[in-house]
Amino acid sequence: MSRVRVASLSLLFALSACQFGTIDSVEPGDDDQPDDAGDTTTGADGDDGGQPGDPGDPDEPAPPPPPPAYLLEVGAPLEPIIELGQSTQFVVTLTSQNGFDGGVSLAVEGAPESWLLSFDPADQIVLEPNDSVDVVVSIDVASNAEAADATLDVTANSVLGPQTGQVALSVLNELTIAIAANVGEGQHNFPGTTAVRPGTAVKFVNADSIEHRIHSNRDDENFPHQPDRLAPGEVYVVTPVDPDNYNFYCHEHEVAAGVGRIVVEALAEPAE
Ligand SMILES: [Cu+2]
Repeated sequence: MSRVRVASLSLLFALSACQFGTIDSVEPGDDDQPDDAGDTTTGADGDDGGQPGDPGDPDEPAPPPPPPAYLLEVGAPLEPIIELGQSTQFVVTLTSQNGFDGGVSLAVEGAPESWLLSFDPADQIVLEPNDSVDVVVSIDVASNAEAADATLDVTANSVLGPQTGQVALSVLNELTIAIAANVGEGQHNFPGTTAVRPGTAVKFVNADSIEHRIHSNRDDENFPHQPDRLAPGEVYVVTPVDPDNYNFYCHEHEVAAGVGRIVVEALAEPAE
């Protein structure tokens, strides 16, 4: 009997200790507890113990989520320096942050009006939450457009306001007409008609492995008949300025190999 009674008392004591332990554990942040080491430490730091996420401050409001935003990144041009009659492009990346969604419109300013700009897929896009969209901006420069060193200002606009970036681009005041590799005595494939502004340097490049020679029908000081043969790899540069047409062909392989024409005429500016 006495053994049973001792065992019962032990069990009762164990249950009581367990209950006290449970009561202690539900109040870990009780400031009245003298053995609350964490509270003593924060007090020494001069902190009021109200740090976000502190389990001792259940009434502390959660910090507000970061506000929606979007980013604009402007990539480097595929070709930062081009000639007249060529094209280049750069990529604009729009990125939603913190759940932003909505329309974003793109604008590129600072290019001469004679340069043709286009946007793929479009200059107006819709950003989905936390998504990213690449817009390819293509710049096509006609042979008789304006040559310039330009710094283009790229602006994105949404309900959150503008984001800006820049890209630098040069269009040289020159244009290349190539005699292609392996042309030989066959068709030279000169462009039919090429319009240039007065003073643009027209470069005839011999990319073939045999000699050619540029014949000029006008033979004036700005576009003379080529006095010597054009060796493989060499360049013959003329600068037509007269508004009349210049016809040319290969003196060595004659008219049958193809005739080209240069018209001196600036590209008309787009109407306002
Ligand atoms: Cu030739």
